[in-house]
Amino acid sequence: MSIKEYKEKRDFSKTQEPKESKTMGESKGLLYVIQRHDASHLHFDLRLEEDDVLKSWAIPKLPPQEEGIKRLAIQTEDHPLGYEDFEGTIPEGQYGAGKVETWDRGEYIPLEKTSSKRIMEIRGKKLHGRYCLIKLKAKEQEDKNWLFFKLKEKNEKNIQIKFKEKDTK
Ligand SMILES: [Mn+2]
Repeated sequence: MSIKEYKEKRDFSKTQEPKESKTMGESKGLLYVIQRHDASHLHFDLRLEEDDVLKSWAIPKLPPQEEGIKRLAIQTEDHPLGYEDFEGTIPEGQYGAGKVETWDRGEYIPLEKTSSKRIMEIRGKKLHGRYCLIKLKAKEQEDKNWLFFKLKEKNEKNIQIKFKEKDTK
């Protein structure tokens, strides 16, 4: 994946957002950040470092800090490394216009990964513990809808993931 789509959507002469991935120095885990983005609709952008980009999902509601809460997470274009440091206001008329601020940040340890499911340990300030991201329609490659939720502390193996229609509302 490249960040071509990210670049195409933005006019860097008008927005202060980073243009390229910065070169990462020594790092411990992989980067995890959630940015609160007060755009036309307030949402939270979950970003996970992977293969020199930040994989990104927009969560329309407050990210789950406890188990038992499932949130819709809509996959968005990859963002460049360095975007985790961006805080500020994207100007009116620009893509994603509105205020961006860090809501939570830390690192994550990938535990399981397929094209439609990721399990990871998140080590942030607001979110910590095992989390799951799972695609709602695993077989539909173009579908962007995932669910994001905290896993129970026990029951580590054979995780049965069931969700209902209401979870996506
Ligand atoms: Mn956003």
